[in-house]
Amino acid sequence: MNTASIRSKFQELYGAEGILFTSPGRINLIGEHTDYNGAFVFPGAVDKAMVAEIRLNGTDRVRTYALDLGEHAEFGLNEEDAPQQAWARYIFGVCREIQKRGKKITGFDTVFAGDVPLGAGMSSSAALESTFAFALNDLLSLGIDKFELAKIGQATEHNYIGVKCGIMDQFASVFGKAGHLIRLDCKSLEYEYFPFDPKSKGYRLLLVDSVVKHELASSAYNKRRESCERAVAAIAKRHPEVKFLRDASMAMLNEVRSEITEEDYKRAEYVIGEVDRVLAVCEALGRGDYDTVGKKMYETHHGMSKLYEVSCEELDFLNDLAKELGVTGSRVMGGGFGGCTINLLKEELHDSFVDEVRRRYQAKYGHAPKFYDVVISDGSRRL
Ligand code: GAF
Repeated sequence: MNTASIRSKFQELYGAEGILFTSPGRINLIGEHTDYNGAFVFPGAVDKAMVAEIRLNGTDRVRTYALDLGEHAEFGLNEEDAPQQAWARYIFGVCREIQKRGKKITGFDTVFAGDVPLGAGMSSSAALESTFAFALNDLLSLGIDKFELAKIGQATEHNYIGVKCGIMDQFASVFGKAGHLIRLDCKSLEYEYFPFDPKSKGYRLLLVDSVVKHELASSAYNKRRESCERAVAAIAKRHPEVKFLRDASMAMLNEVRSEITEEDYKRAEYVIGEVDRVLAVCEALGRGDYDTVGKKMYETHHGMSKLYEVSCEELDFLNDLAKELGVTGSRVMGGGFGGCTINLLKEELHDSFVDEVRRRYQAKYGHAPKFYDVVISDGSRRL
């Protein structure tokens, strides 16, 4: 990202120079809606990120400027000082969550901008949270470890935005490593880096952004989580060792089928299938078996569309098109309800696929999709 415009705005507003920090958005190869079910995810940070210039200002006020929006917000550091603007609440939430952990913070000035597409399922909000959590920890020498930084971002979503998300997005943003995906066990928080270089095997990873974002995505997201929790509660009556859907089997779920709604059953069925798919994909990747990786991605899309019901017409259309045009694997990525599909395809297919998808999507929906070739990159850092 070009940081010159951030630097010059910062100088103009505050007459000084700060330090630049960045945190990336993420992709997730497979393992969707598994994080809050205590299971595995398989994300990687990408070369699209949030960048903030920051300097401590010696007061108890925070002065922020969102360069992409051309908007200011100023707030104090007490609970009643919450700013009005939605974007500023992310920064405020991070400050408050750090304070709740017994750390003392002071006011600061900042200008920030980013190139993580908004509403595309690439975690622009986690990139924003991680940037400020990482920066404050660094500038104020707070001694917070990386896991706790990710949890501060997650708690910001829960307590200041109202999305009961899992840990995947903030974890990937903080822990990202160039050229590697990360298999994270969201129950034990053990993780492992997997080298991922599709180009060396003749493949590309391409995101296709439907450029649609359906209303009420966050309340629908929270409802999915509640369905999973109800299914766990029913299973746990017979199998107390089951704390998350990750601990359950289809046999256990079938035992309680008559005790839960059909909707909750379908949600849980999807998650139990997805838990196995993540492990199968990690194993397949280890032996360079991209065909199996791709097959599992299509299975995930089917589950997210028909059982978890977080896809939408446009994303199903993109998925069908990918299959028709010979893409190895394709599926809706992230929380769903709009945003991107992630596609694993042979290098030689790339250009014709982009042309054909652009033409047919435009013809059907009256607007073109966007395409992002992503590079797996490093996580939160000083620039
Ligand atoms: C969103 C959430 F923020 C993540 O925690 C995760 O649940 C994801 O949706 C679905 O896998 O990005």
